[in-house]
Amino acid sequence: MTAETARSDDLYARARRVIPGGVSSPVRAFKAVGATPRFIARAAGCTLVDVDGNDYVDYVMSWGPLINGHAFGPIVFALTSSAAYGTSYGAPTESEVELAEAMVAAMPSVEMVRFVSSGTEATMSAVRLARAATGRTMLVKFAGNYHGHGDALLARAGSGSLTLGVPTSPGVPETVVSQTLVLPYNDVGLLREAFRKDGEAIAAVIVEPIAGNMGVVPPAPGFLEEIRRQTERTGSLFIMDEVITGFRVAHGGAQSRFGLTPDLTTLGKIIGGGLPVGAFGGRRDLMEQMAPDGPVYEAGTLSGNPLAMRAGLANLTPLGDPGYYEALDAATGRLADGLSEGATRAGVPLTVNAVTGMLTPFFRDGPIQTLGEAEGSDTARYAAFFRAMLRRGFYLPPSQFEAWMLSSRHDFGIIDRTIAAAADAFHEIAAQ
Ligand code: HOZ
Repeated sequence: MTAETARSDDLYARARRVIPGGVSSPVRAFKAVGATPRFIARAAGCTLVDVDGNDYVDYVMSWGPLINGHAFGPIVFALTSSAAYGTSYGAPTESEVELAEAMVAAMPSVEMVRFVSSGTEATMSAVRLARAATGRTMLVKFAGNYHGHGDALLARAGSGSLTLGVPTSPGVPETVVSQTLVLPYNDVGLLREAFRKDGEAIAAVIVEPIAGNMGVVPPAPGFLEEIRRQTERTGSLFIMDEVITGFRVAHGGAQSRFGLTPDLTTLGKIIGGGLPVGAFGGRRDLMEQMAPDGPVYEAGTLSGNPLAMRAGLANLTPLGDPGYYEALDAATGRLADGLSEGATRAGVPLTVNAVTGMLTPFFRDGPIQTLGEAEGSDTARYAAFFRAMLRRGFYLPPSQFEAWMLSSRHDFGIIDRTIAAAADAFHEIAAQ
């Protein structure tokens, strides 16, 4: 069952000489799971193939955007048919208007959209706009939520920061994060207290409506509603960071599931079908403050890149089909139940948090509703499980604190194979 990894290992050694840690983004170095990264040669559907020819069922799916699977036909067609007409103009195109229209139609709170090149840029820009619009500087974020690596938001952050134990990075000036108030996720009482004390100084609250970067942690009943209430009451803005959840948990994102209307929404790679894209959007009166209509500055040559816009349109088109999210939800639920049963039979404490298209098996008894509870998971066990699954041909997120992502290509056959392999892996790690 031990795969040949000579070519990946060789590439990793070469990479480490010229790229810090051998990777372009920290978590994918597999440090937290005691393994060395696989270098990927190609992918199709829900299958990844590495440079040594090993194939894996993929549950990372480029960290979320590939909801229709790798090498989705309409995206491949969109890219191959448009690349010959040029790859970047630094000028507006018809496809960016079409993609913006599709997003506005899907998300009623989003009346206008500005495209950028990553989720990090989207949150940075939304925060700048919120500060400009309110004339205030203080931000509220939640511990374990991750909003990209912009200075103001890299405080008690999730994702790689949490995985690698650097929740607040060196190099972020104290003066910048001193304007960021970090509260516990899902704690309505402390949220109220913060607003009682500082409400008039808070420019915005930014939140992952379903946390995905400390593992999947859904919002407690009333938590998001309280953010809406407090921000409205004090004139600060509600920024919903839907970089992960947008178009993943529902066509209208998490905000449509919870019936909430944020002032601003940030979106990421899913709207580019896996190409480098982000966007922020929201109330017209706010968005009109962006340059060139207004004074709030943000710009980028690759923003609205024509290839990314075409790929994004191709990615979003099937998501409006009847039954699309019901099928994704059924696959997610079946996998969550199967993992729980397998762990129980093997005597491994496990709590699976799942929402349509994303889940995390936390290696501990539940419930998991807070960062502290997520952090109490047995990360060494997750690492052992990760390695056991990798040997069986399943590519999982290389951290306890990331979300497994499903696509429409993870059919029941694949799900049942995963459940069977996991049952076996649970027995293996229980014996260790
Ligand atoms: N921080 C990303 C997941 N939440 C990982 C990005 C990557 O390594 O591609």
